Amino acid sequence: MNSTTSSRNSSSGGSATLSLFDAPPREALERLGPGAFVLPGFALPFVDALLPAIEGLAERAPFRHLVTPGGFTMSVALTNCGALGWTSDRRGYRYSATDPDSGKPWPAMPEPFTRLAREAASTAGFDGFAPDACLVNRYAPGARLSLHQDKDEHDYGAPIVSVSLGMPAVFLFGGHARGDKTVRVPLVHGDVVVWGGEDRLRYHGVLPLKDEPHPLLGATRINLTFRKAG
Ligand code: MD3
Ligand code: FE
Repeated sequence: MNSTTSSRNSSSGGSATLSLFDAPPREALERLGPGAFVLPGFALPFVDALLPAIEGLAERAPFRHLVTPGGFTMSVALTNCGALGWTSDRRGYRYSATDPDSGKPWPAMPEPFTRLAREAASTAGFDGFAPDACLVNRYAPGARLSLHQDKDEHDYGAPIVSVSLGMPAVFLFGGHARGDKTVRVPLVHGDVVVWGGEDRLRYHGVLPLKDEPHPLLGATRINLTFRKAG
């Protein structure tokens, strides 16, 4: 990924510029940090496949409000698909191959999920992304995610791909210490964010959602986060 060449080179001739010509236009990729990229609207062509797949998942592994080790019930409801799913209870946070509520494996990752995650990662310069976990977060108005790091995965070399659907949200992008200043990043339906490299362990969170219903999803925001957890 070459940050200095993100505008299209329209000069004719010269095979030396072929790789520049292949780069997406500037507005298709906004850089938040050395390894963090917003891909505005990247998921829009996938939405018709994603929404019914999410409904199917939720029938087999219903959304639930997990309890943190500290005893707080999360305002965001969660389910998972893929070989591993993230879960939490009074004993701690962990990835598990089975849904603790049913004892069954998490639903398989639907094919359009895998394709979207792979294509988004590749667009941000992370080729060969093969997620084995997809956390599905569901937000209602007022739900929030306080500042945290994602540290339960084994391989910090793999990026995380995040897909926003439904109501808009304001994402907080912090630093490597909890007290570092945060940048607010508005995210809307269809936006994808890819986090990797030295940005992979930054603190991040989501401000309490406003009640701004979306035409397709009503008063709901869904966030898919794809990870290589195992
Ligand atoms: C930035 N979810 O589930 S993922 C989570 O909108 C989570 O539901 C958010 O944070 C949501 O853990 C957004 C975006 C994300 C994930 C990992 C990151 C942002 C990150 C790692 C480093 C920096
Ligand atoms: Fe997170």
